Amino acid sequence: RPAAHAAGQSARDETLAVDPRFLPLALSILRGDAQQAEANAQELLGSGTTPLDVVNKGVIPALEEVGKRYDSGAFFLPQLISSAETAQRVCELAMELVERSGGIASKGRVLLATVEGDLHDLGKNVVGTVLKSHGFTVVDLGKDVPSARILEEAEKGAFDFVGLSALMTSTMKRMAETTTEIVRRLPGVFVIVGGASVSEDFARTIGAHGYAPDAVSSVRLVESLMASRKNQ
Ligand code: B12
Repeated sequence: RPAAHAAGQSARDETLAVDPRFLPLALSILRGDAQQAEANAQELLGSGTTPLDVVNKGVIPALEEVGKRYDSGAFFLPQLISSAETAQRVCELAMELVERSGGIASKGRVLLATVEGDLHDLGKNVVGTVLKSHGFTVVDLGKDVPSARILEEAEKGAFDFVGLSALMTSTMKRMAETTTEIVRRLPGVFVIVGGASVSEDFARTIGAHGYAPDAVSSVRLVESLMASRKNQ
């Protein structure tokens, strides 16, 4: 690897706005090095760092940086995919620890799905793992999920939220149909939506209760919707 490239990259890495204790983990996620990221996470967890801190201070800043680098053209698709998968692995590891220690009381139940016709699931998976790490129970139906299946699961699962993801203009219509049906049939359930093609305006137009542009704001969104329900 040319020295100039290595130097440029590491100079850039050092400017990452991450608590120094979490820097090795964040850098492993940026590099998509799952093995190293797991080792870094194990070390942090082993020395008493809470799983939530591992996610908030290590995983989330790294993912934000991945997003920036992808948008600016510094990262390409394979890097985006391996970083997202590495982040997911670290979140799973953190969750295993939470579960082994008896779990924490669930803050709410979320059903997630990417709508029918849409195979993009990286972003939804990130949202799911970040919500889980913040104490929500998450059931993920996967990608390309027909509306009928989402409704059926939502009806029987006593969920507080249904989170729908769509990345393509062609699948936004599905998202609208599914949202309308859930709102009509399950009045106690909040529908939240997201994905690259979705906007706050679109969410409002289709009657969803909320929209979040990324995983961090989806935590704020579900927490504020839960609070609004309690205040009623
Ligand atoms: C990765 C990718 C793929 C991968 C998907 C891998 C996977 N397992 O997900 C592969 C290569 C398979 C793929 C295939 C295709 N893709 Co593609 N893909 C992308 C790409 C480059 C990045 C998406 C991504 O993962 N981003 C990273 C994640 C972390 O971000 P995110 O998804 O936006 O999620 C965040 C937020 O949106 C939000 N969020 C997401 N979901 C939810 C849900 C809720 C409830 C909430 C609250 C928040 C939330 O939080 C997430 C985390 O912060 C985008 C371009 C782009 N800039 O979006 C194109 C893009 C989405 N793809 C596109 C297209 C056209 C296709 C194909 C049709 C290509 C083809 N000709 O084969 C196929 C379609 C297959 C199908 N039927 O779905 C177009 C869609 C255009 C459009 N407007 O309709 C895009 C925009 C590229 C482009 N500019 O043309 N793609």
